[in-house]
Amino acid sequence: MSYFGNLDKVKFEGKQSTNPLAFKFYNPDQVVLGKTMREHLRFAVAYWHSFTANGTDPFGAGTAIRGWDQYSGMDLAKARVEACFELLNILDVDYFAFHDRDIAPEGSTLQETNQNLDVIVSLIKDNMKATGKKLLWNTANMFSNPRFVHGAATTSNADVFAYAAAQVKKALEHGKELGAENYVFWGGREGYETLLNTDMGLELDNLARFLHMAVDYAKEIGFDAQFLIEPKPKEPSKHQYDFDVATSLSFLQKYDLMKHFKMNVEANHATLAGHTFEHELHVARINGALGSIDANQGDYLLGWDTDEFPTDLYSTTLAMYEILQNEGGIGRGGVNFDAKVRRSSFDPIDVVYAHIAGMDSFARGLQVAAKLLEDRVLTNVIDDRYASFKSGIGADIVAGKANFHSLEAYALQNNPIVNKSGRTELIKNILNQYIINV
Ligand code: XUL
Ligand code: CO
Repeated sequence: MSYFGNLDKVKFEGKQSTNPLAFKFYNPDQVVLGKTMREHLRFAVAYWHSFTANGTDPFGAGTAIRGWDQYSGMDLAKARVEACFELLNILDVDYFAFHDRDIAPEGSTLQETNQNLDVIVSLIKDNMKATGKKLLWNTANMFSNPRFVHGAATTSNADVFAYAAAQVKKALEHGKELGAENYVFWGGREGYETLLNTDMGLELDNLARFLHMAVDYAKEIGFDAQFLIEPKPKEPSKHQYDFDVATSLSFLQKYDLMKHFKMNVEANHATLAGHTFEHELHVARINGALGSIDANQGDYLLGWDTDEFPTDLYSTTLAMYEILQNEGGIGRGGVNFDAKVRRSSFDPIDVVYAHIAGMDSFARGLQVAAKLLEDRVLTNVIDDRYASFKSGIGADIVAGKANFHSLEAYALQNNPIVNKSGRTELIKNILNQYIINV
């Protein structure tokens, strides 16, 4: 049975190719700055968007036409596993990522739900063994079921907190079983609607307690995945506690969790927080917390999480520029397409085209970012701009040798002060030249 029309593996044909089913820029074996593109990018397919979702939106039913539509229950879950491994093979993508509730239906009790999960996890394990595909990360969906109406780890109901703990316990066990390289915490309902009924202090303390328990349990069972927090400012909660990278870092610092977590930075979440993707990546990177990325893009005209496939070369270039400067690059993380085809792109082949577009956009971004680094384009700009801190009074400030007395004495005799232009427009034009010409 084929779910994507018996397609051959997508191959690299180069930028002159007009074959819609070929890569124009992503050449997995091409070496860039000492590593292959495959190693730099570590692409992953997101199970929820490509196999679980069907194009439903708040105003209308699903539109997607899929080869698994005829099934339901566990048969549907099994068909989706087959479809997942078929797509990974077509795209030559090594990784995938899922929520527990993406892969298996909930039963009427937690026991039944866990049994369903066990069956599908073992099927996934067989497929991983047969194909060599790997799990970038798994996570627990603690936002769809109505029980999480007041949150999961930040709920007002202790019974729900316990249920959430049981759910994550199971997810950690499955992560270990499948050799997941990371484990993600995205707090879809971990936030609040109104302060009028919220004990924010208790909710945040409980979230920290929950995360410490998860760290302890992973250690207990020998699951050594990198733990990742995925910040998002809003949607579905009005205000989510993991608002952006900076907010999440200060939470981790306060509760002594920094050494256990890094960030899974998502492009569209950055937009919703009023930041660029590169801003969020940069904040994570300079704090040693850039772990992985959810690759997608938002629409600047819309205020919600549109999760489009990334095609904006400006953004992918600047994202890869951050990743290349991160120690170890993307490390154990990857470029996970947390992205969905538009509701009007309902054919199975659209899922293939969409991933090709995303992969080519990141591959191109990688090439341009590597060349920018090699030519020291922005490095020189920044070195030059901060040159005043390399010698004289600036070097004293950086070395901790200055104080208000010495700085006042210096300022009193330093007249006039001369500033240099930041050259923003010139730099942006050079960046455009690189994107076009590399
Ligand atoms: C929601 C989102 C999630 C997380 C995993 O906006 O990005 O799919 O990536 O829970
Ligand atoms: Co995401």
